[in-house]
Amino acid sequence: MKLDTSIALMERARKIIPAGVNSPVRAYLSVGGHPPFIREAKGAYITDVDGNTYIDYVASWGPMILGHAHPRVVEALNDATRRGTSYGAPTPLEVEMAEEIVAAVPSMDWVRMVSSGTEATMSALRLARGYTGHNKIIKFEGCYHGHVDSLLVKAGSGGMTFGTPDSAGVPQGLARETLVARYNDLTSVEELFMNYPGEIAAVIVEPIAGNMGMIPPGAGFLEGLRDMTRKNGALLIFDEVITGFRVGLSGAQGLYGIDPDMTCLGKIIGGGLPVGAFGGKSDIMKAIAPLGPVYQAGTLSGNPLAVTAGLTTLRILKEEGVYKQLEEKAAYLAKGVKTAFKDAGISIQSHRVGSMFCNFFTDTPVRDYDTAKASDTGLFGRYFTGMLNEGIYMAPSQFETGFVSLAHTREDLDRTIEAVSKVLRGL
Ligand code: HOZ
Repeated sequence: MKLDTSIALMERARKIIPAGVNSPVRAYLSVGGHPPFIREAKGAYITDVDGNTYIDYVASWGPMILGHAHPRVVEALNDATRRGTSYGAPTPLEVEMAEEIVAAVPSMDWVRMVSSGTEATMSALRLARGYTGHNKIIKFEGCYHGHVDSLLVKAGSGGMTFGTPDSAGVPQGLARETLVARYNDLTSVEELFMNYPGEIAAVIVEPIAGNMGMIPPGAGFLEGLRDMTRKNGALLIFDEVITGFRVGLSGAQGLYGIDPDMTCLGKIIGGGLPVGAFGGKSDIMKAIAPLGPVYQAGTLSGNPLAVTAGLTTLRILKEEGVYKQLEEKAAYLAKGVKTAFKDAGISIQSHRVGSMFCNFFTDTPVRDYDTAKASDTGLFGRYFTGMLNEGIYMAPSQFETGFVSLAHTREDLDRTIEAVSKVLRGL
């Protein structure tokens, strides 16, 4: 595969951008090789500056559930752009967006828009602390909630990929307020509540972990968190930045029937533009400025373009049969890929919830950070490179999630399965 233009761009970029990228995992340091620089994307395909076209399972790390440049989203954006790109004032679109979100996600009485998932989790934490009057929060090893100071402790995603789960630059005083439990292990949470009675503001969790690879919650885990937080006067915050509108209209909470106090959203609700949102029970949300004492604000919050793209996306997702289609496509792909690995005699742990998937290169079941870390990342790297050379664009790390979009056709999925078989034969 010719990547000359991408390589030249990377050389230029490295002189002025750290590692040449604006987000660490994009540098391909853990898988080796050169990241293709992208020129354009359409439907299920993404094309680099050298003219190579790939079948895309990164989906911009989740938002592009409809596929890239969906005609209705593009048309809506074109119209919106002509009316101006930012007003810094309330708009009717924001009201419609909030109405769509609260209608789809029953635990959210009220919602506020921000500009990224990181902003959403950061604001939700401050609100939880302001509302409860407690400082400590519990997060889970390997869960990633954006690059918020308090949450870059034992973090997944790039932190896990590069072996820096605890970031430098986070004041120790702040890190001390973050207690870390094991995902899918209620006893580890119970112990923290016992050791810090009356001090814990909230438990924040990805209800389906998506940043240490993809790990579904075990039976009773989310229910246990709900009971324990209620019993101990702490809030339960679901970080549904990845899962919101991905595994169903009401996210993972709808899928598993849990009623969290607060929810963080992002990715899909921006339809590919920068958006986040946090919301929850109205008595909690009333503590946000200007109604209450917890301050939060943003120049581009509720930006008309981002809300337009998100709103159009949500309206398409509400149409009949959309999630059924996603389920069928992802199930077909997962089955084919699993068979290809089995035929090649390579053990993997194949995880899938709806259109989210991950194949861990290990023969032991994966249920938390430690078991995910047992994966053979060297083998994953070789597989990744082989797939890229076959025109399949996947996340360049074992510890991320793959996404199927509505734009993937049966032919795309078959081509992907064939590529898997071919690459595995060469490993
Ligand atoms: N850590 C992000 C996904 N879990 C990656 C975002 C990006 O590189 O765009």
